[in-house]
Amino acid sequence: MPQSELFRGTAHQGPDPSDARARAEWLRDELNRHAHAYYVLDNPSIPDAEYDALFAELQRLEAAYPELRSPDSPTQRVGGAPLPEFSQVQHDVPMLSINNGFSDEDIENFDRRVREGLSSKGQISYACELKFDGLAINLRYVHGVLVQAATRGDGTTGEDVTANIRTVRSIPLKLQTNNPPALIDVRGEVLMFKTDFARLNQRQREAGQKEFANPRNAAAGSLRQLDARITAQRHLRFFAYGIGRLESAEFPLRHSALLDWYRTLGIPVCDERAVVNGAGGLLNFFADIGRRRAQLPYEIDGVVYKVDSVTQQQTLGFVSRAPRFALAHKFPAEEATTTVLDIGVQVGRTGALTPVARLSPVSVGGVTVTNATLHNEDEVRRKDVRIGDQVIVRRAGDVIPEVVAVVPERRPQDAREFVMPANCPVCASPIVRPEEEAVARCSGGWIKCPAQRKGGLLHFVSRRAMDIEGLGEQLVEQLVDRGLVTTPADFYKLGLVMLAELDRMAEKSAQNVLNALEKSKSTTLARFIYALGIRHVGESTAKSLARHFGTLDALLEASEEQILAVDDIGPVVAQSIRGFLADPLNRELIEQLRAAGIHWEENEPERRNQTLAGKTFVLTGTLPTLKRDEAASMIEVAGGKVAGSVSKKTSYLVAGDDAGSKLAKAQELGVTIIDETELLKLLEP
Ligand code: 5U1
Repeated sequence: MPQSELFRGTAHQGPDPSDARARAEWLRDELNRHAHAYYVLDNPSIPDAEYDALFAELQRLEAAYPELRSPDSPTQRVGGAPLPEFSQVQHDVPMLSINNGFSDEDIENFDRRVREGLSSKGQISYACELKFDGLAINLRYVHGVLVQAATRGDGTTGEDVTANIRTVRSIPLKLQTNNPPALIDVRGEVLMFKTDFARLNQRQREAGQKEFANPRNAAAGSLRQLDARITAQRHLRFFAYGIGRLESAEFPLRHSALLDWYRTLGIPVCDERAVVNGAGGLLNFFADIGRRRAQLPYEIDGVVYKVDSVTQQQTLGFVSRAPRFALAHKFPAEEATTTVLDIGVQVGRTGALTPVARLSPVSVGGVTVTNATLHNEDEVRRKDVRIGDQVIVRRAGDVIPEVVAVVPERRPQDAREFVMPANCPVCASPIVRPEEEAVARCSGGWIKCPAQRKGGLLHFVSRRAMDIEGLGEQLVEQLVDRGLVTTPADFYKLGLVMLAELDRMAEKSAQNVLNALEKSKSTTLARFIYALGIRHVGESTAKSLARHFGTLDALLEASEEQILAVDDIGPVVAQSIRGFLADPLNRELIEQLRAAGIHWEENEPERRNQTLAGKTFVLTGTLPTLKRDEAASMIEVAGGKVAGSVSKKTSYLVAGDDAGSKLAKAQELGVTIIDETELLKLLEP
């Protein structure tokens, strides 16, 4: 378990260790209970160190008395020796597939068919869930103990992945009930969360191993490992959504009740579900999830609707291999396969060269994609993308389409490797790539390179910078190509006649641009700093600079050390800012922009309370009102440091309720111990 102390301590005693069987049983139950609190409820109930101690005790007991080792023991999650191969499992009740719908019309037709099948005049009640992009799995519990896990396979025969499934922490090895069914087949999806996927790919990269194209492939690849020890490192998750065989228990009468029951048994069920009425309810659920899809911690490819009443489900029955009572409403595919016709390079506003795959046009998520980014030269090599390859292209939300992976078996014999050009394709200046950087750059700069100029100008006018509506890519391109605009200050010299003469412009649109330019003159210092396009200065750094210095003149006069004192600004960023502001051309530009009338409200520089500078704090226990991270950031803002452990260098130990070993150590070392009230006093300016 990762470090966490966000719980209230509990006493852990249990039966006398001399009664090995009773002790082992108690340890198993305790560990399973805490693992559920941690992995399913996200609410740790015991310190990590205590969990580890209980775990180690159970391991010792099982080593001494192997007959006490049971399949539901948490020690069995770790994964044993590699399997020679997966054995086959026959599903007692076939694992069906689900029909797909894509349009509103498909959904309305589904609802109509259901109503006709049930001869119903009223609205149907549907259980709505997510369609996870993972791997379907059957978990068999006999008398409450997980005894077998199998993949869906062809629906009739799957693979036995029990050893691997035991390593999935959120799957209970034992159901949380004193009265389990004699047998239950729980069905659901094994998946990998987006953050775990990103971490896995980072580890793969660092180890020089192949990255996974998406979380689904990563989940499938991790589950179908012959060595369960590898699965154990992959952090898979599980959500239940169905049932197969059930013995000696009543089937719940509604699908939604089945999922509620699973919850009580400790089986993970996703919270993103609802019971709705009629086709309108289904479409509302789809729209709501669609809006929030990008923010979900896992990938989904649609939502699933099921008639909620199990009696009605039975009446509707099945067509071939899919039930009539269910439908997957799919989002338009975010990935598609196409051919790389060429690999070009695009020059950004900082001169960075981005390799871009020119693609045979393909529809991805309803949009035709002809270009996809390859990020940088190293990425092209890592993914081994060559001209002529078939590639998987991904376009998710507003993100620029990217090449995810090559389909290696479809590589033509004459596929060509990409070569980074030696000279800028736009201005012919030499390309440079410092050894420690992943990015190659055009050395021409803003003056020589029209691509950098256009990029910089577009950044200047963009919504989050000066927010000049109407100055889009095509117009900026024309203005630069005709030599009408070289620096942002030139925008403010444009006249009506000049603008109206440009392609696709007329007097009205020209006037709109002039109005937008006029409006942009009243701005904020943060926007202005961001608009300058200083390398490494994004919106948040620009805001910190504006807050810290208050006025542009204070920033212009600041030394590199003074810039370094700004929140979240490190040496590389400070050097870049200082370098930019020291350049006479940039100074001139700033003065021209001010002379053009750009203005903002100037503020007092931030007077920061640095009363805790030089002091080191350690936090322990539960504070009455502040959360641990709140207290830590308040100390840091006041110039203090927060350390994880007590030493002679600790200035103060801030102790709350249930303070443990840190309190004893502080007492031993004579460190000053204070409570939350005393901390708040110290924080007063
Ligand atoms: N949430 C969910 N996903 N999913 C996939 N429910 C669900 N049900 C399925 C499938 C294939 O099939 C049953 C309707 C048989």
